[in-house]
Amino acid sequence: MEQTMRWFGPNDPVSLSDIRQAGCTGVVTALHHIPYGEIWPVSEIEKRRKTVADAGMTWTVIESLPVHDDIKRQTGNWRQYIDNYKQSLRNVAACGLKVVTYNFMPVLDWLRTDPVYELPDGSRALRFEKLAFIAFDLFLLRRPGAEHDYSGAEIRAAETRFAAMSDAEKETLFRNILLGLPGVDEAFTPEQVLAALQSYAHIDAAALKRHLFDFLRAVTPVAEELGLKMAIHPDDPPFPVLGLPRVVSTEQDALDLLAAAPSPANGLCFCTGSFGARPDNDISGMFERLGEHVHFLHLRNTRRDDEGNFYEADHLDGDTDMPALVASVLRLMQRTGHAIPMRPDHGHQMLDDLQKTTYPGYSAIGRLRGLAELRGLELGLARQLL
Ligand code: DNO
Repeated sequence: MEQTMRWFGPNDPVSLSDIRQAGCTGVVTALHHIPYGEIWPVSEIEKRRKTVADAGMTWTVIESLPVHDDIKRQTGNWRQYIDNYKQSLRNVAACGLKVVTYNFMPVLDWLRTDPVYELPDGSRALRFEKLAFIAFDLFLLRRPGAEHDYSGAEIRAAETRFAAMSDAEKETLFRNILLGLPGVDEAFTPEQVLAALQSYAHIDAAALKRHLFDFLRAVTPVAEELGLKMAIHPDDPPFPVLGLPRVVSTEQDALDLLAAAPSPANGLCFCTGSFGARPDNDISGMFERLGEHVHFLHLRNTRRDDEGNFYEADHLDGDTDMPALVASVLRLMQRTGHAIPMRPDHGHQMLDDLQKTTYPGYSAIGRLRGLAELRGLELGLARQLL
């Protein structure tokens, strides 16, 4: 696997030198300063490419080239935004980039209730707690109609959970859940969030899927001609939240979107942590069946419980059998002769990380631990298998 780490650009507290010292040959990054929907200019792509090259690594994978919500809703300027997207693809290909990660999640990029959940060893992880989430939806956001999404028992349990929270805990919960809303640095108000959710009120999963397929049919031929690989990131978490439709949560979703625009350019970012938060997703089996369409790997593990909660476990621990998965990846790469780019997805805040503020999940030492363990696993398995 080609070992990479994500870098959020010049403002990232984790430096390119840190990433190189972790043993990466590649860096995964994006032009986060360019507003969603606008064309990425060659000059800016080239500048970033050079910054990474000057640090002794290569930028081959983009994460993400964002899809504007107008495209997801097919409202407003969506056709113009698709044209812009195609132009951005031409520009990134002209600069030598190869893989383009994106997602088709409405409004939220990811969602947890707690980004600093303390584990028994003192490190901190991202966690999703179902009752806290329901309490947020019903009593902090007060989303109209939310009560229809939960059972009576869940609502009563969420009431008890909420009643036990201090005001400070309620504020923190509200902020935590909205960390994955991209685009704005200031705090969101409930009204802003409700307005964003409302803009999808008339769009169910079937409509969102149609919009995704329209997008794929428009951009895939361009990507194919340019030799680019598109890699869609699954929904995180992989089930409906806040009344929003979800269309990239299961194996069937993946099969549907691959069939909508069959092409070597139309593929997946196989995020084991996102798919793995759902007990009916058989991660190793999914990779066995979908592996040839995987253009980028996010290796992460989660530990679920019977109440619908999960937290991000150590990379080699948790519900996903990481050795089995890495063994399938190695077998696939041997068959195809191509190294798939991979990054350790997220990591725990540990050691000096605990004193620093980084993007949630993206501290240096926790990811270095994940990468080092995965690298060892790969080398050990390669000796045995190949
Ligand atoms: C979070 C990431 C996501 C991902 C995007 C891809 O840690 O996995 O932000 O980059 O959803 O478009």
